[in-house]
Amino acid sequence: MDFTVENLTVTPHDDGVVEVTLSRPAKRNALNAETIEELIEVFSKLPRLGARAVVLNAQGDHFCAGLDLVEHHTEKRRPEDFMHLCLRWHEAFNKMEYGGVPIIAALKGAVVGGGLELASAAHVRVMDPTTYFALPEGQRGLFTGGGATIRVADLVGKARMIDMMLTGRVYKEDEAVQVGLAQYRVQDSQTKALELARTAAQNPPLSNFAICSAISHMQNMSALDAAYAESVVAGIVNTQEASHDRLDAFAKGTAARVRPD
Ligand code: 1HE
Repeated sequence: MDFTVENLTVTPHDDGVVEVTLSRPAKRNALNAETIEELIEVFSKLPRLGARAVVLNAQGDHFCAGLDLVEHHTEKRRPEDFMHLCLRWHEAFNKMEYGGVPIIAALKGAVVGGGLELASAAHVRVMDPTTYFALPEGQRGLFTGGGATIRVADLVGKARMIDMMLTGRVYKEDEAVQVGLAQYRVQDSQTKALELARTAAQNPPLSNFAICSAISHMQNMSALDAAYAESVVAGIVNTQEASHDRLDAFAKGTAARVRPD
């Protein structure tokens, strides 16, 4: 899993968990065009290199300040330039959401604009006490272009997203969990994200592939087609070799039982 990119740091662990770290802290990890290309490269390669789970984290005090506003301002982009750039953002975030490898985002500080679009392409979001979420696009005279109309609306609902974009409303602390922006709120989001990634990495890769791609695909289908696709996916996953020993242990009474704690 050795490859070098400029604005991300890729750190493989022995257990198959890989840390992908946004590494532009001086710019609050703002997403310039180059970083988007690197996200595409990294999330294209990692599944095929055998990553079992990914922790997406960041250097510095802030997870991500969104679109690189300075680059955007100085490049004087035309509508078609920005449309093509958005397609690259979508490519990167679709690779994450549909890539079949669990991605756990360890959040802190600002998770705003395109930073929230990036976080919402992960499968699980863990926040710490410093984390806050916002969509300041309206105030900047912009609109979301990295999939927020799909993924953030999915997390918080249309009305909350519109409110965030119109008024700059910031969500933090327990309220952020209550509205669905994060699933966990802990003191140390990095440690918790690593723990969750290690837990997920113990599932058979084929099960994780289905969990981290099929559910998203099925949401794009009619109920009838989704039910059909579910039966096909379950047919493959639920008869896999890797589940044999687990089911054998359950049948013999030696497997862990599901308990509330
Ligand atoms: C940046 C960016 C950026 C910081 N693009 N350079 N996103 C926003 O509207 C959020 C804009 N950023 C902020 O509100 C603040 O920077 C933070 C709250 C994230 C952090 O504040 P702070 O006080 O720690 O840092 P700072 O002094 O504001 O910024 C430090 C440096 O990072 C500074 O550069 P320097 O060279 O002057 O030191 C900033 O210019 C730089 N920086 N954020 C470029 N976003 C696909 S469409 C998506 C549309 C959007 O994402 S809109 C939301 C954009």
